[in-house]
Amino acid sequence: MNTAIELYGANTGNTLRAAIALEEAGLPYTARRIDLRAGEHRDPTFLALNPAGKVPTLIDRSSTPAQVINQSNAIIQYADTQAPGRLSPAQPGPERIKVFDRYFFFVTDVIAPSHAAFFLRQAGANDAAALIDRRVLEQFSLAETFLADEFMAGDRFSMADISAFTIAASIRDRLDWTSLTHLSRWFDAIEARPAVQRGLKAFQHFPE
Ligand SMILES: N[C@@H](CCC(=O)N[C@@H](CS)C(=O)NCC(=O)O)C(=O)O
Repeated sequence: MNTAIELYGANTGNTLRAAIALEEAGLPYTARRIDLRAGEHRDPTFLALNPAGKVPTLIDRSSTPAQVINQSNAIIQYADTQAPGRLSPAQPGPERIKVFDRYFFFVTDVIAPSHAAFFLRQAGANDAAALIDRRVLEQFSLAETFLADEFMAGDRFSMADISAFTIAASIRDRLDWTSLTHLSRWFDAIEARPAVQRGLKAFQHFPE
């Protein structure tokens, strides 16, 4: 497909978070694969877009100059702005605040430490990584209490479900799903959403 929006990425959690947000917002985009194993994220052409050499990166060529976004969570905010009401309530008020409260819980208290544990493990600091990994599981499990409602932040799907789902998918093998009955029900429901399925598949034919 030829669209103004291109999403550069790989079949990894950070890219899939952005792809799911674009799908749920109903924004057409073209998936462009960056082959991490081949080191394409270190190519000068890609570094010119994203000096950190990481994916995802979104380019929206509908404006001049083109808009470049290098953080998965900023891409979620961009999708929210482009399609008001799809990823958070469009109107200011308690429901919208609740979405951001829950969304940032996953971004800062679960996803960020999970990235830190990954880095520590790669550096051989296995004890420190294990400590943070335990913390990630403990924090994520708190979300069981959020699910007195149908979704993570109330009775409507929101960006809080996107941030929660992508981290849940990456730690799913380490969670005790039998004791997390609400989370288990919620995970299956989010995974079954057509837009989530499309986002999950967007980079699937590009294995990492
Ligand atoms: N905070 C960034 C993190 C991006 C990130 O760490 N991406 C990983 C893939 S999941 C990456 O590109 N790693 C390649 C590398 O660091 O060399 C975001 O949320 O977009």
